[in-house]
Amino acid sequence: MQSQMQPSRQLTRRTCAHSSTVRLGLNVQVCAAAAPAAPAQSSGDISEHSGLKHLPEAARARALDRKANKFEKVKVEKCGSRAWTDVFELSQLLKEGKTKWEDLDLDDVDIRMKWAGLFHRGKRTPGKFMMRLKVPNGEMDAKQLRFLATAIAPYGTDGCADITTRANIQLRGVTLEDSDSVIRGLWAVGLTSFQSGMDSVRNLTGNPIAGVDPHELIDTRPLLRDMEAMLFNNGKGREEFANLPRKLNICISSTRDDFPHTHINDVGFEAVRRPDDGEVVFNVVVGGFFSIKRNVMSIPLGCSVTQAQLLPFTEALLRVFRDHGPRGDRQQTRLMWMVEAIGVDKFRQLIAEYMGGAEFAPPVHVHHDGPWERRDVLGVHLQKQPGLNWVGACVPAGRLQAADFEEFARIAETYGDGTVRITCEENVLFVNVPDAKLPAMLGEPLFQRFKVNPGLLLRGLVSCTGNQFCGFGLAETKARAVQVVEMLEEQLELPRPVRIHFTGCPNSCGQAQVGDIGLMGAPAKLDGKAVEGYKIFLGGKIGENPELAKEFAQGVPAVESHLVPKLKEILIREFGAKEKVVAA
Ligand code: SRM
Ligand code: SF4
Repeated sequence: MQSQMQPSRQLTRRTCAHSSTVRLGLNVQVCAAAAPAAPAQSSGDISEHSGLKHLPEAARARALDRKANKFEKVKVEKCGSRAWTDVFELSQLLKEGKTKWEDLDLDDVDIRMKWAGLFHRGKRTPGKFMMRLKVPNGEMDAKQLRFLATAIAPYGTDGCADITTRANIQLRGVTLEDSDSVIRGLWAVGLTSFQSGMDSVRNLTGNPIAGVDPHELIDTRPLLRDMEAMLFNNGKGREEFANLPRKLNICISSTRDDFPHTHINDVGFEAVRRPDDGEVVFNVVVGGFFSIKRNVMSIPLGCSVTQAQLLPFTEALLRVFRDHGPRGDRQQTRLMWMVEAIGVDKFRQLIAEYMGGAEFAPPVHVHHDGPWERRDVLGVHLQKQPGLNWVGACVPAGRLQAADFEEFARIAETYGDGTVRITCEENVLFVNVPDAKLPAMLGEPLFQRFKVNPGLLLRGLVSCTGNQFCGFGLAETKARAVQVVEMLEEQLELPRPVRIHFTGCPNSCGQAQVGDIGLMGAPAKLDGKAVEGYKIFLGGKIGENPELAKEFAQGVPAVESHLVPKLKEILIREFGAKEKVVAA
């Protein structure tokens, strides 16, 4: 795993040497001596650019309330949507030397830029940004993959990428100076980074094998593509939804596997077949989320929506959340807090009102004969189309380099249909591979590293970014996760796969509560000294009858000599693992 650190370069607040500065929309301070003519803001500009613009009176009052959280104040001052209109200007000014890093406003750089998908990694790699994309349903084509390779290649060892736990891509090493050309490049291939951070809707997730899955009720891709286009104005950003009270996760599940985890999304649409007319509709669940203070599974909203209602319903739900959601304590602003405060019935009624008096059918009761084990999508699998296969390969901890994107594109074009899918487990799938092409494909060197049949631990390994890049990280995750799992596989025989999720802090981006075993970065002590460590969670269940893992141990030092024996003990006692017999 590469280290991408660069020498520290701290930002300061507006320290322009020239006395006269001009304020641009993004709060960039441009030295008047070098600046192009830019009008000073009038009070009219301020209200036009304020995040209050789209809020009704009651929501404005909450945003302006003394108890409103810090981010509400930042939004009141200037809407996050300004980030995506001004990023082009800002990057140009930096390139032309008309403004300097030192003159930038920290709220713009560290907070508002996230609406444009640019996350300043100020604590770990100052001056470098992580760029989070939107990849609805995790589907990408060869052209897009090749662009991603070219986007990070110029950054050398600083440039890498990750597949995320929302089946999405994050690019690393991007500079603000280059961001305009990266954004334009993304648009040119049908991707975007806009509204991927802060108080916006996150990447839309679905069935990673949509369209080729013999067991799907509906292909989630067109639904999610349409939802993406509607919610984010075809990737150009939709101002109206730029000031939600908090982030919102939405997914559509189309099989009993519940691949996108409806139970931990703020809004989950579960495809079900209506027994009376055979139509596929969606039971709606709401309110699942993880946070430092609270982790909770979604609850039924008490209705189903038709395919025709799906988009207007989603749009109305967002408006209801935007207009009525809490804006006080940041730790109590996710959708569940609002649903609990007003009640599920009232929440549903409000959505119906916002849809002009829509009526929703009750949820569809689903009866299944027998249990269903969640499928593992890695390996070679027959598609519903005869003679075609999907091939799932394990990307350890989701980390990619520029050359990997190139290889994905080439392999997808040579053997498949030129597209790939990425998964919430941070892996890659190639689809529509004819039987006859399988042997040659599986002989490709890429699959030596990204194995089609990985070990029983590596295949279920998930990891968040951790403290390599993330300022919240209390522990390193990706490199350690791969190393620890490889050591465990060397030492143990396992009767079945065990899903291990590493997450660097209690925000739980790596979904520790979802794993059979979850590790969460936390303080620990070794020989009386504070060291990096983990809490350990056990018992997460996914698929049809989900459960969240519960805390099992605290303060386990991250150092191999403590972590590996602890995990061995757990795998032996709880998962039936046995020590490998080493031949004498
Ligand atoms: Fe996350 C904040 C990374 C999925 C809960 N998350 C962050 C930030 C942006 C913090 C920051 O500014 O540094 C992390 C960026 C680190 C970096 O450099 O990569 C970050 N989150 C990630 C990713 C990349 C983890 C990964 O390695 O895959 C995932 C990106 C998803 C995407 O493509 O959009 C990611 N984050 C999640 C998930 C999992 C999920 O969605 O299934 C969760 C828990 C589920 C949830 O949100 O309910 C999650 N992230 C958080 C939270 C806690 C939210 C809360 O309500 O308190 C934060 C902190 C916050 O938002 O204030 C956070
Ligand atoms: Fe960063 Fe914590 Fe999320 Fe990991 S869980 S990416 S350390 S915020």
